[in-house]
Amino acid sequence: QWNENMWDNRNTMVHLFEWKWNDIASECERFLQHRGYGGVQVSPVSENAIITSGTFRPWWERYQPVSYLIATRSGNEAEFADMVRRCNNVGVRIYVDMVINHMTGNIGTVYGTGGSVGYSDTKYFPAVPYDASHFNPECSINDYTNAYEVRNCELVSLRDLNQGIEHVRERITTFMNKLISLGVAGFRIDAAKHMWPGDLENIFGRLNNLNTGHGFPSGARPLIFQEVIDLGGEGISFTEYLHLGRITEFRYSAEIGRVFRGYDQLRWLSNWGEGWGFMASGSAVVFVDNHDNQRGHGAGGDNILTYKNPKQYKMASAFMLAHPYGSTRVMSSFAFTDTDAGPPQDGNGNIISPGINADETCTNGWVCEHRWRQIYNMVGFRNAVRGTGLNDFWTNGAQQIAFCRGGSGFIAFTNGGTIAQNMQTCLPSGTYCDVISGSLINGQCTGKTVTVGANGIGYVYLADNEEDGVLAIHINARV
Ligand code: ARE
Ligand code: CA
Repeated sequence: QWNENMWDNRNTMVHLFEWKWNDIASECERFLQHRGYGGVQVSPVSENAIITSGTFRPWWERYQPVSYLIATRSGNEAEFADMVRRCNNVGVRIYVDMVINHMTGNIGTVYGTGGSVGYSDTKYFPAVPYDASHFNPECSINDYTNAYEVRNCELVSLRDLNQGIEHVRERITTFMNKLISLGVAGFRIDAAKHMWPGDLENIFGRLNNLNTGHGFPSGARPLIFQEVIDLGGEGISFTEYLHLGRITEFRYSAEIGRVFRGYDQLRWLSNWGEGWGFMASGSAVVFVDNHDNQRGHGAGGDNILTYKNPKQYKMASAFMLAHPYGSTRVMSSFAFTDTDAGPPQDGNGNIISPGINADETCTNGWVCEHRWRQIYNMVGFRNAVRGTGLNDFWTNGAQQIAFCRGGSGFIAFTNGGTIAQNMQTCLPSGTYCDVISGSLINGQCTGKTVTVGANGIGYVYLADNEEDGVLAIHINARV
């Protein structure tokens, strides 16, 4: 349940937030496989409440299930199944965001994206079916130091399922096993902190092995990564969930933002990872931002870096992808100012597909960070250095650092001042293409190059005012 189940030469997932299944299938084939992405986290697949009061069709309506039919604005069951098949065929795995802590908010009679109806006031969701007996008694979560309240009361008035009841466990596991049969490789568990570890253990224990018909080895377990926000000081600790699978490490997101915003010196990154108090690397899913904290929901506050701070965001992303700690997830957003606003959509609420520019970036309101050169080339870097440790950490004692990944990769950062000196790159002699300022295309480097001598030393130039404060070279980008 800790293994990402990716192809051997890949190790990063991208969250294609609110993308349609047909578009993700195309993206796997036309882009993700070629850039070395190993998987996609998709938005919730279960039928959700259509919300039109307040902001029309907010993104968060997908976190209010009405049934376990595969029917959302992203597409129907046939489209979902086709996406999983097509992505698996090109070595890109699919991870589903599972909303199993609750159903909809207390918002009266609700109509779902698959045509089902739900009665949230009486907690009757006939399309599952759930009735009032399957929910916890009504109370609100106010006190996060009270573990019982966090797990048995309603999170922002969302009708709270009782996962201790056999019928609830059976409905959830039947749904998850259906997704496994369709070829998914694992699950993000939404609001895991709001469920009892013992109940989750029962549910995860009933999941089938992955579908060998989709290329998974026999006996492979689904990846589980649980959304447990633990910045410390609350009644629930991430340690209660370690035996169940991976966990989203929110301290990582908060700290990496703080550092690259300049509130801390890069030199302190020398012991990044467990040395900073994070959970063990093999337990962590890490990210610079997620769909919540990029817009002020969830945890991390103002320190979180997003696409709105592109230089620092690319630097933090490059650091995350260059560093061996954790299982990495790249965020891919749609542009927003209103923090409730849903994805690009027409007047009827249909999601508008991203268009693709000649330079591979996206149009139609989609940011597509995963298509930024500095980010996808670092996904390639991470694949190239797979299996190596971190060595030869260098710092100027302030805002400049560099390090090697075995003999396979070298990266330098400046968050203040120009780097212009010989450095140990740990690479075999040769000329390497800096995959930040350019790309290696048909044997030609479109950006800066670094020439490395027989002793591994190369001259590194990275100016204070460059577009990106990073320089990265690796064994697969030799000119
Ligand atoms: C919406 C409206 C609410 C309304 C509700 C029901 O905004 O006003 O009451 O509907 O009608 C998302 C949105 C919510 C949205 C919800 C349902 O963020 O705004 O509510 O969808 O549509 C806590 C949880 C954590 C959760 C974050 C957001 O612990 O699990 O809050 N994150 C996940 C998802 C979200 C999603 C949900 C859960 C619900 O990633 O996208 O909500 O499915 C401290 C604590 C954290 C706490 C945090 C914020 O840091 O440590 O545990 O996170 O504060 O409260
Ligand atoms: Ca709960």
